Amino acid sequence: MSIYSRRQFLGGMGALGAAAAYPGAWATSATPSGLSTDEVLGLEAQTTGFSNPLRLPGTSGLFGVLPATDFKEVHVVRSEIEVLPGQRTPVLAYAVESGGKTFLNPALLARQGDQMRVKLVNRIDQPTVIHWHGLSVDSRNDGNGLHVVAPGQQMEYAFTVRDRSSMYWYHPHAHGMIPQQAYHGLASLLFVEDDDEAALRKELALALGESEIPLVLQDKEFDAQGRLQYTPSPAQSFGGWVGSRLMVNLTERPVLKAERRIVRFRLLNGSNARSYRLAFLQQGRALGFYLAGTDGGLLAQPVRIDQTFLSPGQRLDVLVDFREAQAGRPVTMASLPFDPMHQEGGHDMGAMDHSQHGAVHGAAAPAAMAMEGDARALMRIDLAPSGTPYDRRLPARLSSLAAPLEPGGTPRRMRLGHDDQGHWTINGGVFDHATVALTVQRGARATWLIENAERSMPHPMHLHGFSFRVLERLGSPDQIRPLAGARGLLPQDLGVVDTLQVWPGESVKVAIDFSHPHSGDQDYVFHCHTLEHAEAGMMLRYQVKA
Ligand SMILES: [Cu+2]
Repeated sequence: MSIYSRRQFLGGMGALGAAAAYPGAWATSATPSGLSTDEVLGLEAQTTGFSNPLRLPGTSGLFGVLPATDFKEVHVVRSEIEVLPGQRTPVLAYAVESGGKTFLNPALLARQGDQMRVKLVNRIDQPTVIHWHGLSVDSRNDGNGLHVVAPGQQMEYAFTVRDRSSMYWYHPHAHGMIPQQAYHGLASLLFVEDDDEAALRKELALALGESEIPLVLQDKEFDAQGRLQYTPSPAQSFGGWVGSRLMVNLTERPVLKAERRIVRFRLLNGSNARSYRLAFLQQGRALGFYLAGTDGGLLAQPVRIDQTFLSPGQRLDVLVDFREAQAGRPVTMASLPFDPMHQEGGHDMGAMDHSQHGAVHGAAAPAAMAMEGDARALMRIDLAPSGTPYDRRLPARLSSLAAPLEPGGTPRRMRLGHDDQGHWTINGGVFDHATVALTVQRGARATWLIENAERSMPHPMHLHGFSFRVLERLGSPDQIRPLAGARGLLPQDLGVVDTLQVWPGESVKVAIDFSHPHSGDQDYVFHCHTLEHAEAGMMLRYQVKA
């Protein structure tokens, strides 16, 4: 699909007018809904012991920033890094040599239109493959796991970056290995820049690594020697692995120094299974902030909110104006308490995970700390006066993104469920990589209705090959409805997305444009990004017919 036809679709005149449909829908409150001032203060107090400087992308090494066209090979290797202070942690990593420097899990920078030519060299003892999450490339370059790279083997990627500016990411996608490999370190970022992005950077005087900070949220377990532990019980292999040690950019209990100016956070939930309910807190109150973009780039205009959910695989682009915060007091980035809704098959998965977690990890990892949905501080932000005078204002418009066009015809139903043999299912089916479960015609504009069962778990559903738009959210649970505006849509539903959280009981209607410029039939997958759910069957192969 050309950029032009994509713009046409995204910019089509739909029934919704984004600006008109959501006036004041997300008025912010002094304290986030349901929390007392004392509870907020308690969350902030968790950061008292936070002292590890947040790991930031530098010019080499772990998360070093590297133009996507400045290297020829990426090696999947075993390595060791200092994740916890003073300990060496064995990890899997993407290793790149460029300009005499070594990078591990480089943060890649691409311009729209760049030609990516990269050879993947598999130097570990397991099959693997890189999936460029969110990029609209052909099936082979998508790295969707239908073909994998055996140990010692290589694969050439060659594609054009056609997507809107955003923070995408790359991670392994060899079925049977995905949760383990991602958890042990294989994941990093890919920034795409276009003219809207350049304009916003200039307007707000943003600099990557200084006033624009990527934040990768993950949860891990370590043994006493600092080695990562991935030992899911049968219940966790089904429900999802949730670690008790929260990490931001592989930094535990991090501190970030920020100036009192507009700071941009590029958030990725890189956890296997844990969702977060993010807020910025100061002195018992929630700081309002602006949602600027989603998985697939900038919104038409910033939306002011005071909290947002972030599910595995999703990204959010957030602007916080720290001039609104009090000087001399830290700000806490936290995950507010929520109900993780682990209620598959009529029993409470959360409670099950709770007891089993304690059994696996013993007293060293208090079971309560592992509970998804617990109130947890993620990072302390120490504020300093701006080094240079800063009088920038948020632009009223961020991009030309228009309201989505709603295709006609009956929506295709995608029912999320499970069977009684420990599988998660889509339309009753369990993933089989050799079977094309559904076909669509190239160029079709389709509506899908993604329906989650009433007694279930949340499923962050990820579509390969095409980003999409959200049209309507029905049947949302109590903790979601107050955050929604017209047609039940959350602020993050207003953007271009590739990963969509569908809560138990919800039906979410989305519009997908299956146009693309590639010749021949293209095979992709649609799956839950709770990585254990995908392994337990919640993935299907679909084909776009030429
Ligand atoms: Cu799921």
